[in-house]
Amino acid sequence: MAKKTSDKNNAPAQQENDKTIKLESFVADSSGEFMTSNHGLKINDDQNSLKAGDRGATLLEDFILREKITHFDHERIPERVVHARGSAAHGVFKVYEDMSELTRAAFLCDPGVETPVFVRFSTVAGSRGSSDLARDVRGFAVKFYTQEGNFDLVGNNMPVFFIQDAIKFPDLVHAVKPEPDNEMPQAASAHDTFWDFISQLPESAHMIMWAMSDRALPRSYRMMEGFGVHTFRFVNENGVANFVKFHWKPLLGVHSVAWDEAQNISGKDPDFHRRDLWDAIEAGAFPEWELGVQIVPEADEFKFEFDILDPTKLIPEELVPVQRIGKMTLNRNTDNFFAETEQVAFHVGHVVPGIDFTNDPLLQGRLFSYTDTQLIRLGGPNFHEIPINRPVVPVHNNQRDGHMRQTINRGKTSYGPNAIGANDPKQAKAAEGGFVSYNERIDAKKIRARSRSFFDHFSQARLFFNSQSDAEKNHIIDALSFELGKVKAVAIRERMLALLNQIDGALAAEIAFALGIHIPDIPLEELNNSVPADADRSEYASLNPEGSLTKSDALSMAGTIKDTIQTRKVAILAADGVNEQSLSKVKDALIAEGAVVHIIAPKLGQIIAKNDKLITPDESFLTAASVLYDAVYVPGGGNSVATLEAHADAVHFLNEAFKHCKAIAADDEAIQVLESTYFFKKLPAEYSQETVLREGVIVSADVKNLTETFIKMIAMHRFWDRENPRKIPA
Ligand code: HDD
Repeated sequence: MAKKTSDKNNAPAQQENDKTIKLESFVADSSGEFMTSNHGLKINDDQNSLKAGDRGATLLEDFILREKITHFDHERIPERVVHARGSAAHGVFKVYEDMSELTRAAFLCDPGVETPVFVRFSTVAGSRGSSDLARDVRGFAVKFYTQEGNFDLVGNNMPVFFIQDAIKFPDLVHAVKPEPDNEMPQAASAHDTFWDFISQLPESAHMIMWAMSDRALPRSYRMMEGFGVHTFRFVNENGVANFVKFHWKPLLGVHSVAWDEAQNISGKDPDFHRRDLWDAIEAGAFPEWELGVQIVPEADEFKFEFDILDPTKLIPEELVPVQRIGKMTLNRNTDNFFAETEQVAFHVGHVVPGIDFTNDPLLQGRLFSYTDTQLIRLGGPNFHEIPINRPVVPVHNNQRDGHMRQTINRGKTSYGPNAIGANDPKQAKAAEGGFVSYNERIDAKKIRARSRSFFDHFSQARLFFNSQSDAEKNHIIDALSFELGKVKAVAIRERMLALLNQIDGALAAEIAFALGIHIPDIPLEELNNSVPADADRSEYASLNPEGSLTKSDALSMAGTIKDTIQTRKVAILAADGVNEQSLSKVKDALIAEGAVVHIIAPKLGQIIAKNDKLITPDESFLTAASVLYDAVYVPGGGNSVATLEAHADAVHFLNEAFKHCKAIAADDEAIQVLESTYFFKKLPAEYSQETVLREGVIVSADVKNLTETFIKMIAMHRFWDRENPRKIPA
């Protein structure tokens, strides 16, 4: 079988694995083939329908026309009710060390085993065609095709969730989706119904802080953390269980974009994240994450200030460190979006022996929802036979028939026990790999209730806020001021302020100021309106203890990896007369560090450099935009500099890059271009060969020094301090 290779930049081959080899047998490639009907008949005329005379009515007899149109009419399937907008890729996972002390999951016990994976990233609220850059949670769903069946880790890029019980999920989704009377706004939580719901539901406080933070605006899917959210169980060969929380840690660090930038990207390239993932894999810059686990012995279940079954709580890494146990690499793009990305069906209930559930009431409800939703979305009970969903191991059971059944089951028996078929397929003993549910003791009354241990709704929201850097805190305040500013009903804004006031008085005060209203005095006991009809409200009152941990560094992105410029996109602005030597030196140095460099010029075609060399720009100012790049460099060269200085789009490009706190470099010769920007400040008297004008901006006559400093600056990702004082140039 042919290895799928990447044709760009001599990038490494996109490797095959067990799953991709199995998928090959379903792949159709029409190169060099005749066109046929769906039933194999060769088509002679695909341009004209069958008519009575050349101007005549089309004949019902035209089975070719009917087949083609009918298929077209049925091309669409319902989009996912949530996470409709997504992008996916193939890859592999390998564990670093044998984890059999903790789990019997075979793919985690043998560092020699490479497990194929398929990963789908998504936004939550928007429709299939919505922008990637909505302020939203991101889905991070991983399907491991293990030798013991599929294990799906269906997580998000935030470690907690809005609600504690699955019964509230339809309410949450109805509230956040576009409003039902006018289907507005698309892919946005900034509207009345969402905040109306949230303002009645203090259990959402912690997740709201995450959703309003920079985590909701990732720079790339490749630069996001992932979390399994719930506490799961690892169970070893001896039946000994430990609680486990799953994490994905991206090797490129965790990075975000600015809100203004996100809104601009949504216009300039709504496929920004999809393109970024696709391009990186095509270029052989395979995205990588380490799988992390936090392990809590069963005996420690009650040792925390929060309930580990409560999905609105995380386990701070200071209390239980994350052990990195393996690495996932995404190394192959899909062949067909619909067949793979759209038809993939994840389910938290797809587990393998050694991984088990807990009684987290959100997880318990999810265990029902995922199969159920595929029945409507994929049209019937045989969605597991769709190529992307098939495990790499054989499937044998007595389930039969149904819409679109592919398997031809041989034999007379489709029941068990049976004697006619020698009782096959047979059940597997635990020792033979049979799944045995963890033997958890449950001794309880049947009751609809919420445990008191779930009622501290604010201390971790506060922990999150307190753990943010100043810039991150400002972004949260701005996000909440924006979102609540879009809310029309003042009563909703007020209730939200009362909730936020429980998290942090200064936070609430800043937002109250932005909204021009006062924080109402609603007592803590009255904040929770998610109360059963017959309940005594006081039983459902929120708690707000101080919490013994005041700060957790892992919750901030400030301390993330900042020592690489791998895959960062850098724009070089150039025009005729550009200094080719400095352009090429900087470009080559950036590429050597793994960056992606684009030359952007006033027009496409070719630039004639000062030394008469011809340079082909990648984009023009018309097709490119500052918000699509991480950094910008302006080389010297008299005519080029004069052209750029007078070119409004070039100046705008730099202004925007500055506004969005990106690294900017210019040759000394190109200083005039910077002088046309709003951010240029007169050079200090001590200006010599190289000068960092202000944080993240360097001008230098020495290309070598410029390049070294520029690379360090790009690795820093953003210079958020430049947001203050905030000027709006563009
Ligand atoms: Fe969910 C899809 C993640 C709670 C019901 N969910 C879906 C996807 C992700 C998550 C990543 C997209 C999978 C894909 O790419 O195809 N969901 C979560 C997380 C949750 C969560 C991390 C909380 C910890 N979800 C949740 C609850 C329910 C659902 C409580 C229902 C009771 N989720 C669904 C669903 C979806 C889904 C309706 C829509 C499409 C699909 O399943 O396949 O069943």
